[in-house]
Amino acid sequence: MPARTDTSSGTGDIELLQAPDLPMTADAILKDFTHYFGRMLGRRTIRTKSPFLYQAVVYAARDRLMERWARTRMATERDGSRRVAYLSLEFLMGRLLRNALLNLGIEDETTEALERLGLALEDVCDREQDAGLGNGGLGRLAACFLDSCATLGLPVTGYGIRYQYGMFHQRIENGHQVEEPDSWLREGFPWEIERIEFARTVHFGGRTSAYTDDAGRDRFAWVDTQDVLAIPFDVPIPGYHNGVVNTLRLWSAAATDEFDLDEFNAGSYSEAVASKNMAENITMVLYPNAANENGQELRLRQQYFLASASLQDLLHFWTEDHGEDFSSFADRHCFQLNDTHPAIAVAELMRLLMDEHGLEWDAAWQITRSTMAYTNHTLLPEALEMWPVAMFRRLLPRLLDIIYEINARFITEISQRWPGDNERIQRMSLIQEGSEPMIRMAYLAIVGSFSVNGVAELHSQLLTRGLFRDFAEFWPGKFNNKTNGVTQRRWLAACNRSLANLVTTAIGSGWVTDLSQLEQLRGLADDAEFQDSWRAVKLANKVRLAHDLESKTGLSVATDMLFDVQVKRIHEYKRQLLNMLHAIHLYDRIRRGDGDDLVPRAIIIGGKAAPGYVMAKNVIKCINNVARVINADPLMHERLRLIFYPDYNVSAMELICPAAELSEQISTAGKEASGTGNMKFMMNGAITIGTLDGANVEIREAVGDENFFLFGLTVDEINEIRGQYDPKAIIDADDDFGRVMRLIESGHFNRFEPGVFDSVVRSIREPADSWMTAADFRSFVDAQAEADSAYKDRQRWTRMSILNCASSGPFSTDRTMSDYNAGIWKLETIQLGHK
Ligand code: 26Q
Repeated sequence: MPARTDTSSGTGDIELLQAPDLPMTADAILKDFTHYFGRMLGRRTIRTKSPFLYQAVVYAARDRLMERWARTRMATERDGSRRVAYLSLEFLMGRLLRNALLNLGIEDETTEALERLGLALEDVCDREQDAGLGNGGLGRLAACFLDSCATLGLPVTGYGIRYQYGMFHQRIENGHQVEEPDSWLREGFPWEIERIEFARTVHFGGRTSAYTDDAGRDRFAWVDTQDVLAIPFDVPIPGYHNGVVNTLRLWSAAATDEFDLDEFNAGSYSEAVASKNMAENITMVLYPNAANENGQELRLRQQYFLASASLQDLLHFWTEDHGEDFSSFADRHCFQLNDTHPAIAVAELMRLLMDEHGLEWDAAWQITRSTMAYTNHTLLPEALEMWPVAMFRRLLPRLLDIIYEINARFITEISQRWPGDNERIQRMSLIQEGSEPMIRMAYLAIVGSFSVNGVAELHSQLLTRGLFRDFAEFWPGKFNNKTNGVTQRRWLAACNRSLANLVTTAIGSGWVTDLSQLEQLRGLADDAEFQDSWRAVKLANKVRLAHDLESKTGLSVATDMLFDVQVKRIHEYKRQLLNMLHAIHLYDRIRRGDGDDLVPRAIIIGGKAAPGYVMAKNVIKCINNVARVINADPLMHERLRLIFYPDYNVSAMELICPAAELSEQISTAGKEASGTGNMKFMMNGAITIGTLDGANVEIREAVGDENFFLFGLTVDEINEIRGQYDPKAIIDADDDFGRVMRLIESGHFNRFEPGVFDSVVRSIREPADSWMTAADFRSFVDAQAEADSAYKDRQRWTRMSILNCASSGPFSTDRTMSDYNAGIWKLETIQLGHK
């Protein structure tokens, strides 16, 4: 292969001469597949279940990404244009193959290549393990963002952690959740490229030491540290049909040579090798979010490890081109913080600029404050991250110094604006005083950022009125909203190809990159023929899900049932319990002979509970117990099913959302920041039954009141009632509710398991129940009855379904990313030289 100096980059680096692009034909794909399967992987026999088939297909696709990836990098590096680093502890990517083929435009060609070998692309895609590097909404949002940024041609790099173990797998044993490790890397992850040449060193421990530099200035150094190596693994993120390939850079921890050597010199070879674990532990496992499990030291190590490695990475590339001149650094960079998890980046950027690059405080602070932007994802005060000052002092002493200094200067600012208002200072201080002083990470993020956004209109409003009120008063211009979305490439085009084809036949394929075009479906909502096709697609998707359910649970589901679905993390505020109470109510009605006109229903509930969240685990157990009784009762057969979907994850949702008819979005108003499952369901033609919470509010506005089943108290009503909330009185006054509670309390669902329902019953009956489940029971049951009667009218239901899909345009992450870009990032789109 000839090589030459690439004159355009001006770096003098020798670059391989670009070969002509690989052909995108079935022939060429088959040839490459054969090469990888036989020569590189050294396999001979084609067996459908083999992981090597899948791997060889990935390598053939990856080759076609490589040239585009290199061109994208060149285009963004060459003109030194502005770029964004999206810092996130989670990227819930799921499977990558189907989307890579779709975005490259070689789905059909790959299908054909595999067919020649007697293989189905579907089966090959199913062999891929989910990259489950996230808990739920926040992590999946980051993944959807990457797809949209690449498609819009926005120079955005994702920075995250390459956890060896992702989100745990859930097994249900006698109704209980059992966690199993997710060793997703065991068979290799063929998408990643290890880039050892960009490894960085991250420090921990040690102490701060002051010194005077050659120029006579007071400086600080962080000394006697324990160091860990951060090794980046890059994953390509292709845009849709546009030649752009962005990067997800995932850091993996490894022991440094010195780390080993210190021990080695002390004469303990074995300890030296063993000590590698300490370092490598940092990226061993994803933390499942447990509201009550804050303060784990390893989690703080992960956060700092990501922040430091990523910022060093960007500063390194900067100094390569600009030396120590940072005057235009802020014009060229923006760091988007995905919640407070990477918020330590505020202090770390200060440290790097001052201690490593010699900037003065004011210059460093100016840069920090004009490059950091923070997205908040929660309204629950108990979920706001805080770290013990003592832990910080031990683990990150130099960063604690800097945080104290930021706080001192910030408090000076507050007291200039509100002289003598000590209460306000206490409220706003980055340090929460008390017997165990804590650092408030959200406040650090707000003070250090130029933009703070919520993730749905209601959420952003509630933030500035509640949690962040003082800050919004101080800096009103900082706060803004960016309503979440989902990528229609994964959540419609790839996961529901039959609906995608129907839509494309009707209105063309423009919706794939401009979801607002779905509006054109409105005109077809009452078209009898279109309605028939629409129903046929939904039915086929229900059949597919029914098969999956049967294989996973052994339960059969009739596909003429209303598929009523709630899948999401199990959390009290999401009120899976309310859904369970409704299931018991329907069961009770059928048993008492009052169910003859009920629409047959399959209630499907899925989701994982954080391993340390006892109440959430109890909820799973209770749902499974109720399900067992309902599903075993011959009277319920063909009329009511309750199914717990085990091990819910991204790939499961790809099967579930195309089949769903009723989407349960039933959180206590004011608790769900946005929700994104609600958007996936809507896009696939499910109708929402929901409270006025998170993005439900905007969904209902978009689709119209008559196409949404609304119930429940509003945020204001909840706040008003809270003091006088009396669940016992509500239960006693409602015959249906009373019967449901008596069924539970009589032990009907736990004959030989005494006590299983106790904590759950207590929480519903508790006047201090934050989630006010009982308060919304009646209106929920009534809204369900409305859904029931709407479903009986086939045409009406189908019309509602089409209109939901037609109105989902605003909930594309393409729109979300354009909003981030217009309001926060101000990026120019990537200009590829050719193609
Ligand atoms: C915190 C401390 C220690 C360990 C883990 C965590 C942790 C991890 C993940 C805390 C929270 C999360 C995830 C939060 C999340 O997914 N929030 C959801 O974000 C979505 C995207 O904005 C919203 O749609 C949801 O409403 C919100 O609940």
